[in-house]
Amino acid sequence: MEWLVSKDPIIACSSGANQNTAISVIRISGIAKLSDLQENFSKDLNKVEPRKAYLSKIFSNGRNLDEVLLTYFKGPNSFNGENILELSVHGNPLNIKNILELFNSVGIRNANPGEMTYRALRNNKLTMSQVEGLDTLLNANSTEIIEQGLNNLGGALQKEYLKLRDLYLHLRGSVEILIDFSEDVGEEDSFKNLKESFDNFFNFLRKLELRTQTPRNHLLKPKVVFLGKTNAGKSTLFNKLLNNDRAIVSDTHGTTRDYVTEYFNASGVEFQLVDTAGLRKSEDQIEIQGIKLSKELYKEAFFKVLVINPLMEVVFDSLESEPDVVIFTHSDDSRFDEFLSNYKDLYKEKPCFYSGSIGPDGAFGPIGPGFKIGPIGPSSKNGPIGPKSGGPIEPLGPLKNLIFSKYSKLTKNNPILPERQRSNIKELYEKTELLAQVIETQSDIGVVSSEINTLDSSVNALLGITTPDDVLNNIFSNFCIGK
Ligand SMILES: Nc1nc2c(ncn2[C@@H]2O[C@H](COP(=O)(O)OP(=O)(O)OP(=O)(O)O)[C@@H](O)[C@H]2O)c(=O)[nH]1
Ligand SMILES: [Mg+2]
Repeated sequence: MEWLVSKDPIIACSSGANQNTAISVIRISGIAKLSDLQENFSKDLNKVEPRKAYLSKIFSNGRNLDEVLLTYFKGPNSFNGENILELSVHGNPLNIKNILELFNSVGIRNANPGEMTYRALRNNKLTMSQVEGLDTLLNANSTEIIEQGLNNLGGALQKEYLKLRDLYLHLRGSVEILIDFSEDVGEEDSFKNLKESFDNFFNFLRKLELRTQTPRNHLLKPKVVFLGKTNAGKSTLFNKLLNNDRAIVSDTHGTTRDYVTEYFNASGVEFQLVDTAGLRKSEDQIEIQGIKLSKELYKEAFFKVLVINPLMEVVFDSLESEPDVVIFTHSDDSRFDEFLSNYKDLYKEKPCFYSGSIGPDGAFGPIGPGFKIGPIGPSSKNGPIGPKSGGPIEPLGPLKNLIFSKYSKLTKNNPILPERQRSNIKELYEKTELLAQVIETQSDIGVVSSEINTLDSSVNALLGITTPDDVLNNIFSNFCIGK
C-alpha cells in the first residue's frame, strides 16, 4: 500500500518480458531530470526534445548494452502526467532483464503491478472508470469486450455516471425546495417536483443496474461445461471440439476423474471448454470429489452441455440447472432411434443434437439436429447436417454457433464489467429502492431528505471520487507489471 503515495522513479517492461520478440518497450516514469540518466546513454540527453524519437546506445559502466530508440514525454503531457522515458529495446528477455537491472542499480526501482496507471489516476490524467476500461481492454477475450474497454477508456461510462450524479443533485435540490420554499411554490407542486426528480434518477439508475445482471465471469471467462454420466461420450466430444486428443477416451466407466480444461475459439471469442468426471454412484473418495466438482462447474457454467448416451439409461437424474443444449451420442448405433424416443418429452423445448462415431475407423460422424429421426427441439433448430448432405462440413459447427449466439446475446446490452462499479451500482440501487418506499408513503420530509443524503457517498464512490485505499489496492493488483 505504501506505493500508493510513492513518487519514486519507477521502471517496467510494458510489453511483456518473457518472450523473444523483435522489440520490447521499457518505460521509466517519475524521473526528475532526463539528464540525470546521461551516464547510461550515448545520446546527449540535453538535446532530446519531447515526443521525438532518437537512436542511442545504452551503457553499463561504459560497456555497450543495447542500441535503443528513446522517446521522452515531459509531464504533465504524458500518459500518467509524470516525466516518462520510453525505450524501444531489442526484445530478448535476457536483454530486458539486463537493462532493468542497470536502471535499478542507479536507484530506479521496479514498478508494482498497475503502478504506472495508478499515477495517471493520481495525477487526474484518467478517471477510475477509465482505468477500469483499460483493464477490461487489456484482459478482453473477444472483440466485443475490447470495444467496450476502449469506449470506457475514452470516458464513456464516466459520462453516464456524471449524468447520474447530475440527476442525483437535481433530486437533492428538489427536496431543498420542498423544505425551504414550499410555502411560496405550494406544497403539492413541490412534492410533484420531488417525485419527478426521483423518477428521473431512479429510471436512469435502473438502466445501469440492468447492465450489471450478467455474471461477469460469463463474459470475461466464458466456460462451456460438459456434464453427463460415465461413458456418455463427453471426452470424445471434448476432443472433437478441440480437434486434439487432449482428454483420455476409453470404454472404462469413470475414465475422467478430474476435470480437464482447454481454450477454443468460436467466431473470434475465446471460450474455456471443460470436460468433467462422469456422474455415477461411487465409493471412491477421489471419484466422489471429482463428481462434486463436475456438478459445481456445470452449475456455474456460462454454457451447459448435457451429454447423454440414450442406449445406456432411460432418463437422466433431475439437474439443478437446465442445460443449454443436450447432445445424444451413439447416433451411429442401429438402436438409437428407438432409445431416443424415451427422451422426446423430457427435452421437448431444448436444442438437441445427435452425434456418433461412425465407420470402421471410428471416424466422428455428424453432429446436428434431427437428421436421423426428426426434431426433438424446436423446429427452427433443425436441418440436416451430415455427410449425406454433401460438401465439406464442420461436424461441430452447429454447437459452436449456439455457444457463440448465447454469448452475443449477453454482450448485446453493453454490460458493465468492472467489479467495483457493479457492486457500487447494486448497492446504490438497493438503497434507492428503499428510498422509493419512503417517498411513496410521503413520510416526514426531514426523513426523506436525510435518506436522500445517504445516497451521496454511493454516487461519489461510483464516480471514483471517494475510493478507499484497499479498493484501490485491489484494482491495481489485478494489473500486470508495466501497465
Ligand atoms: N459408437 C459410439 N461410441 C462412442 C460414441 N461416443 C463415445 N463413444 C465411445 O464410448 C466410450 C466412452 O467415451 P468417453 O468419451 O471416454 O466417455 P466419457 O463420457 O468421457 O466417460 P467418463 O470419462 O467415464 O465419464 C469410448 O470407448 C468411446 O469411443 C458414439 O457416439 N458412438
Ligand atoms: Mg471422460
